[in-house]
Amino acid sequence: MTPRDRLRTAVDRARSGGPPPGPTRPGFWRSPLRGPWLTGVFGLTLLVGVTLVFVTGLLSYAAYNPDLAPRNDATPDKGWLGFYLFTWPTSPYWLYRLTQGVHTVLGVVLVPVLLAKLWSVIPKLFAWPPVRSAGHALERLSVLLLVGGAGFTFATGILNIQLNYIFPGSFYPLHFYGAWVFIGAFIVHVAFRFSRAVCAVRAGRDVQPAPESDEAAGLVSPRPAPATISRRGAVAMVGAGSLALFAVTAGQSIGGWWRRTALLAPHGREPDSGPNGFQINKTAASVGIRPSDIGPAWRLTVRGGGRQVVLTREMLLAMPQSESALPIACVEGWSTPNQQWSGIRLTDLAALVGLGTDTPPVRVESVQRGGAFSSVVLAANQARDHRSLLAMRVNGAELSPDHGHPARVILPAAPGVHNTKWVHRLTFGEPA
Ligand SMILES: Nc1nc2c(c(=O)[nH]1)N[C@H]1C(S)=C(S)[C@@H](COP(=O)(O)O)O[C@H]1N2
Ligand SMILES: [Mo]
Repeated sequence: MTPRDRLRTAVDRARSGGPPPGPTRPGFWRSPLRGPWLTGVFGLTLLVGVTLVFVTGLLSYAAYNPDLAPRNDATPDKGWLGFYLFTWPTSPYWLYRLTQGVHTVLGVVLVPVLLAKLWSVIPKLFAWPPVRSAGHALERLSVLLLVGGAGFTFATGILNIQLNYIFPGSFYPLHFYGAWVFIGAFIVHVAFRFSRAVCAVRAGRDVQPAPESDEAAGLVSPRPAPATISRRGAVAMVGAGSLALFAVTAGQSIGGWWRRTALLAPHGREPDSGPNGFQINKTAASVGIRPSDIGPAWRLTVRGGGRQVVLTREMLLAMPQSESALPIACVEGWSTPNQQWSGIRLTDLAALVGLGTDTPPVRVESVQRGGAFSSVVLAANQARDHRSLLAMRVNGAELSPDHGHPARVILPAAPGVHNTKWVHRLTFGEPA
């Protein structure tokens, strides 16, 4: 055929409404596994999984922005999308360790299911004609947002876990708005497909509707190739993939011995031994802390209620020391088991400037120059909790330079970013 003949054939075919050669032809996709049962099983699994990941993700934003302190707000233009923000509690002390561990581990574990679901519906993505009616156009647009939103949200999350903030653009707004696009399209999709998925799964894996029937929904191949694996086998394979991912990532959230199995997680390695032998993301050197910043010339300034007190390290160590057994739980999903911290209660520091037991919110500042984590505002409930410390020691030893020597904040139930290291200023009552 000459190119001109080929063009003519294509034009004729387009006129007669037939699909062009390739993936738009009904017989192109030949797996005998595709059908409403397989799609239904993956779809309902995602319905449960994605809902959990979304809710724990919202909780993570609520924890990061307690009381909406503008200083901490990573997504300032969110408007009414911030409806769920509330004062994050300080109990149980392992709360964020649990919610963020579930968020990140489940996010990774769902990847094989997501890919399998996409594989199972691929013939529909190439449906011909591409648009049949206005309603069909809307439906296809929602699928585009669904697939694009899922890909974007999962990719940004996984890059953040893997690369530790080395990311084009700020992670928080990208992941936040991406997730809303994804979940919006997800809700529309579930509304239209839920009952069909339930019926198909109830009908059982051996019930394959005729390709041209409504129930087949464009999934069943009219020209199936011989099977090389059963439908149940395909589901088991995807499940095994998820289980394998669980085994090589969950260790960084579970901690202890399990950290050794966290091969895929960059923070799975067992850190150095000794009292300061637990996870360090940012070393003192990596954020430009000079030895002179945290040496004998270091002072802590406490402000509030119109007063100011300046203290040396020795003066702080002479104050009553309190103990708290608390973990560090990072937004990236890794966490440490409880460490034994000792230092001065934030309420005791507030008392130094004459503030009573109704301790107000406090702005914490590090000697670190610049960087998103060099300063944070803690909510009143965090400042008031008796387990909240300006820690000077951990596990019986002085804090190491990388863990925030001479003093760092440690709080119950909070995301890791609130536990500011190399603290040199506390300002109580600012901003509300
Ligand atoms: N000054 C300062 N404090 C900081 C950070 C930082 O980069 N600078 N990182 C925070 C984050 S994101 C976490 S999870 C905890 C623990 O971080 P680390 O592993 O670097 O000690 O400390 C927090 N405190
Ligand atoms: Mo973190």
